Amino acid sequence: MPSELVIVYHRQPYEEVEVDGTIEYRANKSPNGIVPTLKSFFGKVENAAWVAWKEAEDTSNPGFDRVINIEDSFGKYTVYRLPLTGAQVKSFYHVTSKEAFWPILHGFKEKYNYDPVDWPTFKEVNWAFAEAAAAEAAPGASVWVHDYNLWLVPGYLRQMRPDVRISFYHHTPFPAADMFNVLPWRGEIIDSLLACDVVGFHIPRYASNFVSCVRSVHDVGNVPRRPVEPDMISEGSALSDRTVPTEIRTEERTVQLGVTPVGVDVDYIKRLAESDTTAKLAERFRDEIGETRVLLSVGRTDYTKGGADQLLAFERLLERRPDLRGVVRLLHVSVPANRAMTVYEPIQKELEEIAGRINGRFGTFTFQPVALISRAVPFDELVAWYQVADVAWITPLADGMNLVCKEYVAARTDGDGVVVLSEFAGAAVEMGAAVLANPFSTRSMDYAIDMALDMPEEERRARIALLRTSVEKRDTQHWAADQLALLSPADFGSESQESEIA
Ligand code: GDG
Repeated sequence: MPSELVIVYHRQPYEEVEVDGTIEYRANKSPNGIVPTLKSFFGKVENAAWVAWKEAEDTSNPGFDRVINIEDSFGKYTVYRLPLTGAQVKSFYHVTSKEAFWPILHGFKEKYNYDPVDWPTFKEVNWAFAEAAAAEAAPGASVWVHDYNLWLVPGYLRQMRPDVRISFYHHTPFPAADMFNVLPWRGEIIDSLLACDVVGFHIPRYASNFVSCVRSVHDVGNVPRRPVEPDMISEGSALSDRTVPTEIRTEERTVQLGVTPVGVDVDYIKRLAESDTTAKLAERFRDEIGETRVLLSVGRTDYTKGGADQLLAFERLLERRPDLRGVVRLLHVSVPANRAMTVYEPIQKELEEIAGRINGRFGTFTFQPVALISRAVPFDELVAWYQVADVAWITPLADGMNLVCKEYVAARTDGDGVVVLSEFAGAAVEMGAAVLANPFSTRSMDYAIDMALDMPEEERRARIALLRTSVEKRDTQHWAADQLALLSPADFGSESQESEIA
């Protein structure tokens, strides 16, 4: 059945597990919070579809049904599995997206790798995604495309289906023109994005940067701006802006710029945090660690996440403050998103080397200051650790948003805990009550972790209360209401619909 909402995201919205010869579809275990967030939209419309790729040896005869119907706790929806060969996936995702686009999006020109990019394959895969979305979309449907690996989908889809409303959301940062224009395909990418009705970003800075990139390719005249809400400005922090562009007018259409930070499912995390199972787990962890103070860091293994710099900051902490030796531990959860991607191997090695050195220098037979965990921790255990950890230490070098810091805040139903957060995570503009740190400055990193460890309880509680207010305000429901209203104002934007969504 044609769908009025089609979500286009590279990954399938479940994990396929074979049990006694039959395929079962289970909730994703992968360390990426976005899939459940997107699935939460399915409860809000009658007919929804999801387009994702699935590997096949022969794409014309893939050996699986392209279209399946799923019913799970999120609702009923259709999944269109686009067959791609292993070589296509490697080329469009692991190489072009991760080796060329990802470093530029995050401001790492020196890691940009042009040579292996196969642009015709990238275009061919994006075209196939657009065809699949066109096949699933009902007349006038809303099609919501996610992330840079599908940058060319909007332009192709507009050619195939001029009737649909297209929105594109960036989960990463969006860089300014002097960084973005390293990409030789910049004109094609910008033109595809200008075929959208809405282009979405987490924070005002990324929308402004996008405008600078558009302007370097086209004259789009005046771009109107509005003031940024005061609670989206962390005074003096690196990513805060005072005004935000609202739309770009081209000859063909008006492209709205939707700025809404992705949030976390606060109700779900609260329920989990308050459950007996979590309470027992947290109690067990507390018994195990005794009087030790815990710093917790969670993220994917990626150079953008600043894992090595953080471990070095921890090493300096133990050098600088002998009083903390044997007293403070760092639980560093760093999970590779995809072990097939060799580009992340050197980072894993570096983390292991520094963690090993710290444990060698400051550990004893019974006490290891760093626990480096390289496999995914089940989410209920993670929530129990959020409750036990004295400090959430989240210091990426660049991060579109960062959901871990928000999950930590949501899980602290006891109203205690400290967040040390990088100024270069999008979340920093909303979370000014965190201890903000500049991960490019050793002095700032050292100061922030000292401040977090020495913070009096009263101040901790005051800050986390402010953070809870902001995380609760901009949760997934808020994102859903905002994004859906932009995506299809006629269907979702009315007051009655909005209150249903909220
Ligand atoms: C992209 C952008 C943006 C991590 N380790 C484990 C685990 N996780 C979960 C966390 C969290 C998610 O993974 C990571 O979310 P982030 O937001 O930190 O990061 P990215 O994966 O880089 O996502 C990012 C996001 O898109 C949304 O727009 O915020 O900036 O880069 O939910 O909990 N979960 C479990 N075990 C782990 O070991 N269960």
